[in-house]
Amino acid sequence: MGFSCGIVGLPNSGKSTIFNAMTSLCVSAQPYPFCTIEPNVGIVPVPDDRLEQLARLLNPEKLTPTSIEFIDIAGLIKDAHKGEGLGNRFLGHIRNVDAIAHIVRCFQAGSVPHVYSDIDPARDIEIVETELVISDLEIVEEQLKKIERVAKVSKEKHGEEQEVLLKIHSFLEKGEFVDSSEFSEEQKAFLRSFNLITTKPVFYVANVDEAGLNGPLDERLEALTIAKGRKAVAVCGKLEEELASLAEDERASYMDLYEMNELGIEKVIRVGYDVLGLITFYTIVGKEMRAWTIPAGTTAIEAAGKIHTDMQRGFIRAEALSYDDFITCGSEHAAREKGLIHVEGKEYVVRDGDILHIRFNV
Ligand SMILES: Nc1nc2c(ncn2[C@@H]2O[C@H](COP(=O)(O)OP(=O)(O)O)[C@@H](O)[C@H]2O)c(=O)[nH]1
Ligand SMILES: [Mg+2]
Repeated sequence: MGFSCGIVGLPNSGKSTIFNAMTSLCVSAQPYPFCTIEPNVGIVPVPDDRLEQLARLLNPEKLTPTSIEFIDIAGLIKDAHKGEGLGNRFLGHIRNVDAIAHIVRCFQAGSVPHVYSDIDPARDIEIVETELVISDLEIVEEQLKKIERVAKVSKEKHGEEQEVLLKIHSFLEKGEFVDSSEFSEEQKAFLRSFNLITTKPVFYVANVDEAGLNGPLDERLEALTIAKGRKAVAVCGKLEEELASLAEDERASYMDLYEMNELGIEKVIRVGYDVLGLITFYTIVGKEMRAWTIPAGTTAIEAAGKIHTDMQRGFIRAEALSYDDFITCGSEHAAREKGLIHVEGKEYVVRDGDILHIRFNV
């Protein structure tokens, strides 16, 4: 699995349209495994040009791309925490994800009512984020109370946990998301274990009209994205839905018509990798060629563990060949003759696009 991504937004912002288009598109586009665990959970194979290029040269029997899990939940409205609309209990479904994609309505469409009558992406974002903050605040306050109760009756210490919770609380009570860079490495482990939505990276998906696809973002959204230090991408949900229903060649000419050089899913995945600091490496084992997702900074031995615990336990060395060198040489044999395959130890930091052979012995 590459990463998991929860989808939030107001009702009628296009969450389900984009989710359905993205999850169905990849199925028809590529013969890769896809499954729907629940109606609102979709696993999407990551479109990967490099993997396809490698496959063209190597003709593996099996090609396994890395994948991303998307979870679509019901929309939040103002005062959802008080039970307005469908309430906020659906947030429980996205507490374990790695990142949050916030779908923001920028398309006009008079036929689709907006919950707050007019188009105002910045206002909409504040409404949804306030509900996310309040929901986390309730959890943090509950947890703090529990720690205090326990401390009264036993001598059990929760010093570090309490400290982290209080620090989180100080962000939330100001109505802000939690800035994880202000926590130490040990504290970050606690931060993750609480599964709070406001501690996860967020990016915005502006659901725009066809005409807005190649133009600048809505000014208010742009300003807010910069102010919050986030990223935003523009996608047209309606168009993605239509593209999803077309055969591949028709889709390509349709995309040309709208001057699109990539699909919405590709943009969303790219920004997701970016905000999570992820990279991809490749393995060729037997007849299978496979792409793997890891955080930048992962060492060879950790990457080996991602493939198989035995490989980590019995790690001897890694042989690394960069994607570019492989393509230039055309074959592994030629790359080896030119000395482009590097023998590396456990501490080697894997680079994006590396083709790795792990030598191990158990
Ligand atoms: N014109 C237009 N309509 C859209 C777009 N995206 C979604 N819609 C429509 O908006 C309505 C609500 O979309 P839906 O995906 O169910 O929103 P959700 O409540 O956020 O899940 C549906 O009728 C969609 O067809 C878009 O980009 N343009
Ligand atoms: Mg929906």
